[in-house]
Amino acid sequence: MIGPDTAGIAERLGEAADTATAIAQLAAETGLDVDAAYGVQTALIQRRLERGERLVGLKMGLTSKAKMAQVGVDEVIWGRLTDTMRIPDGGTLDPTRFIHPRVEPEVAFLLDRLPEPGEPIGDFTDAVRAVAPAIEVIDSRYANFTFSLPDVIADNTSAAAFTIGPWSPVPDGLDNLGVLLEIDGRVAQVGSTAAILGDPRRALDEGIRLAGRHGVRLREGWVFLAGAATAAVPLRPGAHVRAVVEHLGTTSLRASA
Ligand code: OOG
Ligand code: MG
Repeated sequence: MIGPDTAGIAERLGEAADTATAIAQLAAETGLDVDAAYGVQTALIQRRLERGERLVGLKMGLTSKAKMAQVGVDEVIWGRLTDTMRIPDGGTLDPTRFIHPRVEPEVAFLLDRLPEPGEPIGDFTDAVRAVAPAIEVIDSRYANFTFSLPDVIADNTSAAAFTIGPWSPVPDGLDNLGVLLEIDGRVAQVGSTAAILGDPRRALDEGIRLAGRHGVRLREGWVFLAGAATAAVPLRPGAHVRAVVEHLGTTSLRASA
């Protein structure tokens, strides 16, 4: 049997992102399963690397029940981050570059040296140099922000942009810190880091394990987004967005009008 056309599907998704034009879901029609979908994601990232972007990290998706419920997919997924997705803390992004962008509050890790594949992480503070509040901008390339599990994996887990606040040394506990997402000074979402797999540190174990299945190793110096603690909120032109994580501080971005 001939498998799905990995390169062709990656091209369709890449074009959709480049032109900010939604496309129809494609996994069912092309027979894409989860493994093949990660293959498409790899090809999609390759396309970015070929035009000069650099891999700077990894992101987890659907590590909280709030997110799973919002998109109707209940499996933890992972995607890749490149340098052009990073917006300086407090920076401005043009929302018309995206289809239907949403923002969500996250916790970021700055990775230190990680163990060899198969070895346990051991002490979290050996693997992670620093932590920070983060905002992820997600933008599904599928119409109506609706997708199946393989669809969202192929689409690099809706990754679009992110900001990271000031890095802090790893605190003693990360498992029950209050999280706020504010839009224009008003609270839009409230949550806790406990929503992220019970403890965001667990997201790193999952990331190492799941990416490792596809031969991807996390690297020293990479950023790791552990996944949103709350549901995502639409990013409107002109909006000022701030994420606050208790003890870690804040990060913000603005959407140009
Ligand atoms: C998929 C990406 C989910 C998260 O933090 O849970 C994600 C989506 O919601 O479009 O980034
Ligand atoms: Mg996210």
